[in-house]
Amino acid sequence: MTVPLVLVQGDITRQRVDAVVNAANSSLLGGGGVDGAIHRAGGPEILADCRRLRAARYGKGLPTGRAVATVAGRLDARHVIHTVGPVWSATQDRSELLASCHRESLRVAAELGARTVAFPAISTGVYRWPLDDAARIAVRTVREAADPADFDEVRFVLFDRAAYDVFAAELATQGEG
Ligand code: AR6
Repeated sequence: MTVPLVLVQGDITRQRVDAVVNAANSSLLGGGGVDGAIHRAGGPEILADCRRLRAARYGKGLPTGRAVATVAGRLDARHVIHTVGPVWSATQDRSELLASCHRESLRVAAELGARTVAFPAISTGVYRWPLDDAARIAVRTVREAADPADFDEVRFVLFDRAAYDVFAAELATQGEG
């Protein structure tokens, strides 16, 4: 048995799930894209929690490939899991770091008892990772790492139709459910 993987085209800040994954940066202090949208929609409690985490544990920043949870403020979720994706490089293979973002986010979610988790397409915006390659890594890693004893659903929330279609093709290639 595997955890159901669900694709949604839309805004990740509008999802009702136990945990929403944020494509953050190592400062944990917010940014554009998904990060900006999550802080805007979730309100200042999330940033306050990020600042606490920085002060307590991540003064030098959250390393790429790692994940950490905060409250979810006004989002319809219990937790935000902040992970730092790798910046795309044409000369260096950073795939393992992108896989690690997905694995670590799921590990943190499982620790929190979050049974439904929504992921954005990490690293495919500001960090410029090619969408088809990011989809391949994301789908494969989640399929391998999500234990059905821990999760009821893992959802990929793709902002536009093009990204949705790429993830759908990848899911069809790798096999669903
Ligand atoms: N819901 C779902 N997907 C979204 C949303 C949304 N509301 N907004 C954008 N996307 P990005 P990254 C898609 O740039 O590449 C930030 O400044 C977007 O179309 O958010 O990991 C951070 O602070 C793209 O496909 O994340 C970091 O500095 C995908 O989400 C940096 O950007 C990811 O785009 C992280 O860059």
